[in-house]
Amino acid sequence: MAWSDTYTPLTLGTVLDFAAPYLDGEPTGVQEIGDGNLNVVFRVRGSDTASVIVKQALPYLRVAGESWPLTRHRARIEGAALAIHSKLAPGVMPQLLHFDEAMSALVLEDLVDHVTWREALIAQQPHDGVAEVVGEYSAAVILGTSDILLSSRERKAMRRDFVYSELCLVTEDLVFTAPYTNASSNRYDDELAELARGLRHDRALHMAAAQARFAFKSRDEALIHGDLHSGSVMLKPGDTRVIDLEFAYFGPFGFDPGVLLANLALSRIAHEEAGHHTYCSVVDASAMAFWASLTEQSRRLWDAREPWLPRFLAQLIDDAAHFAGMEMIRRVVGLAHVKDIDVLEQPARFAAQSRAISGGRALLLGGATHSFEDLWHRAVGEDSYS
Ligand code: SR1
Ligand code: MG
Repeated sequence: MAWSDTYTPLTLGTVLDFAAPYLDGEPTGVQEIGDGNLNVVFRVRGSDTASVIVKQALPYLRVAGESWPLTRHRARIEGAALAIHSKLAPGVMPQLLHFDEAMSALVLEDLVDHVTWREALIAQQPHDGVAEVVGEYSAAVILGTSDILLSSRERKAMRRDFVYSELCLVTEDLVFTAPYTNASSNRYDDELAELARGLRHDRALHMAAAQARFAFKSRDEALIHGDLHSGSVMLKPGDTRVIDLEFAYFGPFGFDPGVLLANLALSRIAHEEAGHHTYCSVVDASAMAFWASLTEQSRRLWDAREPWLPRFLAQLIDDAAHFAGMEMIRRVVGLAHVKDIDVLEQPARFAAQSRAISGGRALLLGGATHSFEDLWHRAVGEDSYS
């Protein structure tokens, strides 16, 4: 039975009652832990060490405030995508304990001992095995929700549940459009103003951005995560999870891999500019391991009756390169930045930001990308990869 038939934003006071049925024993404490851009997130504790996460969609974009209204459909999308991705990549997603449609709220397993991959990267921690799990996950959901592995009937039925455009519009705007215009949502340091202005007058880049945006909008190839950056991955030793599926939609195969590699490239650039040269090779190895795992798992899962696996893989790296380029640029001039670079002091911060732009340009304008090495060289700069 629904907790409430009408939507009310949960508070530190009311969320205890809301979460109580999913806890062992009575709720004993709560804290708001979300620092994300979209939703409100609570940790509610029960007896002993047991706790759950309550994630509620707000009717506006949290990071922008009530002036940017959004529907709450993203909670339903997240629940539905979580169910599908959990089957395709068992053990990788947090467990969904409950979805309350009226309240637009999910009750989720609490990954209390985990940190985000982004935090681990910033702290120069080892993260053995994480890239491999994320690569396998990405291959499993790309192929498992596509016409390669689903029958036409199954896939079309699945597609019907994801006819939803709102967060795609946010991505179209924030990733593919705003950084190339004088949009009020853009945010950048004064030091970067000249380079940011340059993006508005770069006709070749506008052409590439328009084509990438068109691919994002029109190629409904698979039910992708839609926001697979390093903050959407959580880890503790021996356990890697993928979270935050509210951006899930039917989009191009290369979008998730491109976003993930862009975020690893931004981490790599930030560490290089901070002088953390030993850790750079850890990030290089993770990026390579992600791609190797993604392609190996794709080969394992591929339907042998389809004779075009080499063509699929060639297209995948080229598409990933374009999406990675868009993601790198928007993360230094657009609304949502990455902490990896924002924690740097000047002049390292400016150096990293300008390299993000030049890396993005190289990915978008350097002609076809034929291999992972080609992508990574362009993203992080020719001289820094060995
Ligand atoms: C307004 S939301 C800003 C960004 O946060 C999300 O994680 C997506 O990356 C989105 O573009
Ligand atoms: Mg997210």
